[in-house]
Amino acid sequence: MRKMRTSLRPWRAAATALATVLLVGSVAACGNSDTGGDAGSGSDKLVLGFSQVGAESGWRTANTTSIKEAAAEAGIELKFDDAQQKQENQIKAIRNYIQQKVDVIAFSPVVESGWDTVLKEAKDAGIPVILTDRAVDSADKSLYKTFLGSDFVKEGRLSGEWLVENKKSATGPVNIVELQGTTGSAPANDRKKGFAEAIAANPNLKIVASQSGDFTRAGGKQVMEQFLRANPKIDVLFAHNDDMGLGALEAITAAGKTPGKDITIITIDAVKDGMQALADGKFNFIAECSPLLGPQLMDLAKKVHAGEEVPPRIETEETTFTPEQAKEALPNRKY
Ligand code: GZL
Repeated sequence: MRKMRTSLRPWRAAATALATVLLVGSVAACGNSDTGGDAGSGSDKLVLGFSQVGAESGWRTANTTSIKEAAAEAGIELKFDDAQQKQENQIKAIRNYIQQKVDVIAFSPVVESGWDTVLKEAKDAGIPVILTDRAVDSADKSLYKTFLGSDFVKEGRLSGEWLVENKKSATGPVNIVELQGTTGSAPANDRKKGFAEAIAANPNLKIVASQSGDFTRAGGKQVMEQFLRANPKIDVLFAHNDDMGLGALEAITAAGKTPGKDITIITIDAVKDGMQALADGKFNFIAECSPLLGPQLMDLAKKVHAGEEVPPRIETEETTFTPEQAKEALPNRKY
């Protein structure tokens, strides 16, 4: 019986056609990934990977809004990650951006230390890094292109100088309690330093308690409650940001004291809620720290992507506010 032979010719033709399609496709894909500019988006937009500290305060929310709006305005594809104030989440996000071959990485480091390894991975991958808002303590300055943000030591110093002037007629001890920002963060370390250096001018000014409230309202309230229980005479509160000061207001009034009068309150940031408390006389002085870094960040991202030289450090313009100045500024306050 004649053995039925099925011809393999049509099958071979189909296999050849399939292999051709696959080969062409892979060459095209490989060509796209080399441009780097699309990081999976398929367009030739600059792709910026951003790791944000979290959403802990009004300042942070305003900072995130500024970055997202500026990226859209600049035609930059923004990949955004909220680290919920955890360094390990920021390191994970940066590694993801490296794997995705983004064009530029930017981040606000939640704490100063522990970044060298992941920053070296970005450098080895040829991806430039921009620091915004907070700094790192890496000795190797080649690990990032530039720092964009505030001079936190100056913010602390301005706060201390205002207090020295405001309490110069004091004849006895002026007891200060300090609500520090996130432990290990550049703003907490530097604001503490600047403030302490400034108040050394008046030996009556004494910090009797200092503890982190982690930049949050809840943290500020909780720690202020502890301060009030442990210290019968508190004359001044220095809070490293408005949000902790606003949380402390609740504890102070619950203790039957009048904020802004029984306890002089100095904070840093100048977000809207803080400025309202200042205008209402509940706060006495605020040193501004601007969160509106978005437009400058996008400009820097384009420059470093184009291989242009940028300054190693770019500081934001900031001022200070008294209650009267807050009343004038509030109507036009952007954040
Ligand atoms: C300062 C920023 C701080 C703000 C806080 O640049 O890092 O973090 O002062 C925020 O309000 O949480």
